[in-house]
Amino acid sequence: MNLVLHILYVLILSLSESLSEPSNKKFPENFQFGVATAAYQVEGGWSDDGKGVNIWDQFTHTHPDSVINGDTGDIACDSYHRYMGDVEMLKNLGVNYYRFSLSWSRILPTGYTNQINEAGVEYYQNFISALKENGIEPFVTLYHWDLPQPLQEIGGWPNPLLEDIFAVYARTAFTLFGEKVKNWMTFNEPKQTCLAGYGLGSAAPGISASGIGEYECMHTIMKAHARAYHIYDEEFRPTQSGRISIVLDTGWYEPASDSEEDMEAAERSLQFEHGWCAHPIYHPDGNYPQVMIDRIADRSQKEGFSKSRLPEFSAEEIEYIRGTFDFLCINTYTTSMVKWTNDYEIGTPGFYADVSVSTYQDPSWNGSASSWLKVVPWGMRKLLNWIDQTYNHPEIVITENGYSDDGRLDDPNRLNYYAEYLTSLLEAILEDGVNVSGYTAWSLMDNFEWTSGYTVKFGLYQVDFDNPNRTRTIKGSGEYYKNVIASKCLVDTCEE
Ligand code: GBH
Repeated sequence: MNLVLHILYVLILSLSESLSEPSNKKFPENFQFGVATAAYQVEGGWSDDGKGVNIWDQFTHTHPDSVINGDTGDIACDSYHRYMGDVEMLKNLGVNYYRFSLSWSRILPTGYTNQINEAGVEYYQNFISALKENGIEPFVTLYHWDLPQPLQEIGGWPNPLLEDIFAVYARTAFTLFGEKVKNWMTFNEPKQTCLAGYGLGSAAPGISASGIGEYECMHTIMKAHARAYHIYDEEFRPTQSGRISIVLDTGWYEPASDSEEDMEAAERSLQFEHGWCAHPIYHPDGNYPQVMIDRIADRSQKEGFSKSRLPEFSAEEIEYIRGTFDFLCINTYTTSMVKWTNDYEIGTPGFYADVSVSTYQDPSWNGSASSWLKVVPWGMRKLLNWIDQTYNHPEIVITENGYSDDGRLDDPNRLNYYAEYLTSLLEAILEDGVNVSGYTAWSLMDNFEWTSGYTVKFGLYQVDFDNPNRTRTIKGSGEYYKNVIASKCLVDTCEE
């Protein structure tokens, strides 16, 4: 091919890629749209009115080197003082629901019920009432990573005592807020809590106990989730008639080729990355995925441990945890390619050595401000189909999906991300018959992005972090999402 032709060809290819049109089909009439945030990322007021210290307060204050620029959530978006402004933004977007989390230590400063912080309770009561008065359903997460510090002092999630302690907190929340809250989520992304918090030590509470800590952590969380579910089911559902679930995160893992090895490796990745927490709850057989049980037992033995590093559930526990959901919640952002590889050498134990696969992201995929987040809309469609088939056609709510940049107001990349992912979602619903009933954009506004601090922005609204008023301004993507919600359509006019 001569050079001019070649350049033309490349140009047309890249044009046709950027011009891929969003779907002109409509979302089903009863489809629900929302946006999400989490307490530590937006509230601020970290020590106001009797709030206790949690592990993210502690982590950002004592490990400033672990967060970019030493940033903290001390003030964040100041939503603790500005929640009426948040309600106005939600109203303007026209969302059906708002997914946010409760700060456990704002309600119970010690983590236990020996102290109840009335100011914290009132804050959430006022906020929830304001949402309801404006026709916005509260979707409430009990735990989005901010464990009360006193509970970390006794070891945090790897300590089995936390099952009971969480159950008491959950009952307290159902009692206080359950009259108005009809959609509950126990945990947000326990995989992150356990892997980053207790395995790798990269996030709060910063415990490095790779290969042991993450599995013990998850074991407690699975049981704590089930306890909260059963408490709701038995003590509250009869009078409050809401629903309850858990939020799990996973990307899509695409085999690098159609060789049997690569396909096996991709399925193994899904079972470790998602099945670890999904299988015990959503799979009709319950328990951890067999591939995890077998591989971790085998590697543990070779490493010289007296038993598997993966804790075992009793038959009663399997039964108790199985089926503890009313709908399936999934946070998903991106995709990885998976290649089969020889098992990692026996050495330092760890989750990724237990999986032993090689993953990469295609260099041709569009990126974002987050190194891990590449724009791969078809991956979400495949993931939704895999979940549909693996867990027996559940009702699914996408509880997070979104795109990061530097926080600019004119943000066509985010707008395109939403248009493309929502197109894939429509195809999954209309063409594949996957039962997805809701979609949640992460996030309502720019906020504290954990160890990335304020360098990475996911908001539909911009927040001016240099201004003490934390002024919020809607972005281009926010205007687009608002239109999508109003019209249930991704383009100017949809097929009727
Ligand atoms: C969600 O996690 C969280 O629920 C939310 O609080 C957060 O703000 C949002 O995503 C955006 O990140 O840096 O390569 O080690 C999404 C899952 C898992 C994505 C950890 C980033 C770190 C990958 N996250 N992952 S890496």
